[in-house]
Amino acid sequence: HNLQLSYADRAELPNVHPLASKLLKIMEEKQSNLCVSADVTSSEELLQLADSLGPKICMLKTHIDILKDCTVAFTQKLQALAEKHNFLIFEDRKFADIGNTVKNQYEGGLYQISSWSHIVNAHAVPGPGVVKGLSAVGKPLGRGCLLIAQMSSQGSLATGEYTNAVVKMAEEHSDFVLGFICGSKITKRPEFIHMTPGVQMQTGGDALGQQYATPEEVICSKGSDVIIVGRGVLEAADRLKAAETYRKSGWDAYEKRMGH
Ligand code: 5FU
Repeated sequence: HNLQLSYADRAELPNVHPLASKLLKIMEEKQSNLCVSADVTSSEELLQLADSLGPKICMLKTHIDILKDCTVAFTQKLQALAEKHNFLIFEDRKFADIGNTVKNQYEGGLYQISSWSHIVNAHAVPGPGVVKGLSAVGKPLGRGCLLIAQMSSQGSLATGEYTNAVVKMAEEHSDFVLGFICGSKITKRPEFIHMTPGVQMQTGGDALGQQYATPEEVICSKGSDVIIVGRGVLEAADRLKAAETYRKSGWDAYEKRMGH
């Protein structure tokens, strides 16, 4: 039964993507399935967050284009913090164009995302060319990609047959695609990582369509692997304490799912 395979077991699977394996090992070692979404607008604040919350997280998610002061020095410092605290960097860029364009967007421009982000994501709506374009840049660098199979927002069109088609696309490009953004477990293949945004301790949402589930629901009931938490941590009076609360809650839910 795949639900019973531990993160550590899955890291050793013969067909697992090297970065997925690395992530699963980090999760086991740090007892963390928490990805903090560092949605702040100052690079200094982002670095401070990464340094203080680093020990609690398996991954840090960025939106590089909301920073008002991004520099090459910043991305270098962020990479150094990822090394120091042993977490992966995930730029939530949501590429969604033809292969040739996303190739340029991934490698070049102001942000040169491929040079510092271990993982990026993409919408499958353009068809497999989007993955092929990203892979042409990312694969030689040992990078990986998540496909957006579902979204947490109200009224999302990524459902049903669309979600199934995304899973199929991932399976056909598993040398570069290592998992999904999704609300629940959508494939039985244990090599793939399921990552879920829209997580807070209280269910509900925001004024712009975001919808929240709890760590327990996401990991234990829905069978996802990683919780992505933004404002649940960022808006807390004590961010480190909040991150530890989410880490523990996500890990306890995993242990419960494993029957421990
Ligand atoms: F793909 C998705 C999605 O379906 N929902 C999301 O919320 C991505 N996100 C991101 O996760 C979103 O862009 C934010 O960066 C983050 C959620 O932030 P919150 O503050 O926890 O709501």
